[in-house]
Amino acid sequence: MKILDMPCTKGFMQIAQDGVDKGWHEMNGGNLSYRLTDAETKNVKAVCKKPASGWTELGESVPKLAGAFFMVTRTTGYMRNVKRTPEQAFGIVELDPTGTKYRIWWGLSDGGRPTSEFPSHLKNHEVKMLQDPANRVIYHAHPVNLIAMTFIVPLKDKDFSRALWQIMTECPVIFPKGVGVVPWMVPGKGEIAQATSKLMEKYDIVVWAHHGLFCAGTTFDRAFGLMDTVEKSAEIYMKVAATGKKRLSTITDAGIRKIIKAFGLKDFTTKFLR
Ligand code: 2HA
Ligand code: ZN
Repeated sequence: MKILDMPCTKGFMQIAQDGVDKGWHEMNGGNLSYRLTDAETKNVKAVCKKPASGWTELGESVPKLAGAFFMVTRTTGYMRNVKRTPEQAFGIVELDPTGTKYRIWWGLSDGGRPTSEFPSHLKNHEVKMLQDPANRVIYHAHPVNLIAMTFIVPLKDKDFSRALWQIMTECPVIFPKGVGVVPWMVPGKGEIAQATSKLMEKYDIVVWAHHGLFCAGTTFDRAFGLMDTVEKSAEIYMKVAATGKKRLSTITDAGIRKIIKAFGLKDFTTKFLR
């Protein structure tokens, strides 16, 4: 099957476009990666026949992902071009047997390289795959209201999770474990990749203060859905805050406890409630 006809390629292009349509991807903002299944990898090898580049250092070590194939957006590339000019805007890469190098099989044409956040993505993939091999998608975007919230809510997992849960009844159901928060840091490899992947051990959603959001999912739908839900809650939060009026009511901790019971939310982080 041609690379562009593979369902995973179509899903990859669609989530990028959907994020653009939401206004989450100004300039080259945001990035996306997907870990291919064995069958998809086999198809890529059969279609491409040989790698399109030599090995390049990742600048990060992800030994558990040795040999895995990833679809990943291009550094300095625009998400809005993922669907328009796929072969330039993203690519398929293979990790070497030590998990410290990659080589390109398809795409990233004209000398392209994977996103500058690839080390963060890979560290997250490593954590998520070990938790559940069905986890395949890491999605990073710059949703405006979520970023706005990071200026007025304490940058603590507890405060942020509770603030989001209190806004919309579906939130405790959709992300019962809550969200992790990384304080402001320089993006790229190293410290921020480490901090994010540490939080991904506990959460599927990690906030980067004054920057954006990372979501992990088994499918493109799930990763997008988490991004969309958190951003919607953040939008309502900011709209209410912008009125300057005191809230007359909110979803209470007692109310959230009722939701936990009604929906049987076994993995809910009750210690974040008061
Ligand atoms: O890829 O979003 O965090 C551009 C970014 C960096
Ligand atoms: Zn970013």
